[in-house]
Amino acid sequence: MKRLLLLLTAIFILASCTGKDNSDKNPAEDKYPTPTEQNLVVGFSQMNHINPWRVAETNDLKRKAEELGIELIILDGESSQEKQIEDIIELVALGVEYIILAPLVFEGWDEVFSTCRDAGIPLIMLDREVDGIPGVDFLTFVGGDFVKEAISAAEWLIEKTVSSAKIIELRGRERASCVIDRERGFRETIEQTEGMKIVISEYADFERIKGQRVMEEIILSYGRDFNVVYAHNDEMAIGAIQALKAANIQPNVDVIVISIDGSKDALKSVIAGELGATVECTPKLAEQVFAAIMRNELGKSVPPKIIVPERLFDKSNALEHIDEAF
Ligand code: GYE
Repeated sequence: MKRLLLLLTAIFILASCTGKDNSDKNPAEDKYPTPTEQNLVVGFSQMNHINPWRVAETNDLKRKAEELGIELIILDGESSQEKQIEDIIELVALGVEYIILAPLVFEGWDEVFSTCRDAGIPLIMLDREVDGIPGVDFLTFVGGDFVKEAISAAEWLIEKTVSSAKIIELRGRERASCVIDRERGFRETIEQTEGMKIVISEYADFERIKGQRVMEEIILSYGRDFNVVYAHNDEMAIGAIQALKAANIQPNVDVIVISIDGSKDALKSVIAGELGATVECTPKLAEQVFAAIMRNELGKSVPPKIIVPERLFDKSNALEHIDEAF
């Protein structure tokens, strides 16, 4: 039923695009149409909405699309690559003019590349990378540099832990590009410092509740012989902090916790003296996404990768940036 409604909505949107009258427009403007004038319809396949980061990303795209007068059709992949592939096929069938894909995992998107290519629909990869060639298999990738984020986290940690560090790593989700990169950048950096080692590494799917449960299990089965938690995102770190406190392990005193994203809750935790630091990975990517679409509409070249700058927040600057956090 939901699908049928969506289809009808899209047919209505598309029908209303075709009857557009541009006769009173200056021809020079027609040569360089803005997306508003074109009444673009853009499809977005979001992998899920299980954490505040995902919700913030979708809302940012909605906000910007609305501002530009672009119709955005959002489909939720329910944490399934198969569902995301079906969603893309559906978006193509609906006749959208661009597709934005926030891909759950790194591999297995060949069918999406060829479907979009055959339909002549430019594809934009959002926030996670895939094993295709940017600029060839898809128009561009927009997001952060995950290796760099992990290096910043590791460097901050090396500075804080003067002696040895026994690290628990809470990884995000299996086969996701940001997880692969956040593992790699972190390991390559700590390996250069003697006395820093990862003692346990577990998946907690980027979720707060799972971060908490996994941390509880680790404390039960492994014990307390660790002094650092490195979480691939803030939500898992916040969950882990709850588990630490419940076990009478004091964050920031007994165990240093560091994570990635820079959410409002994480900055609050830094200010409260619990989370040590968080490396920014912003979900607010709409400006860059729609700027790329705009450039493409104007026939200008679009760089194959659009990497957004990211900062680190700890107690020296968290308060200053809390209002801009998501
Ligand atoms: O860090 C996490 C989200 O893909 C970069 O996914 C993104 C990550 C982000 O669920 O919180």
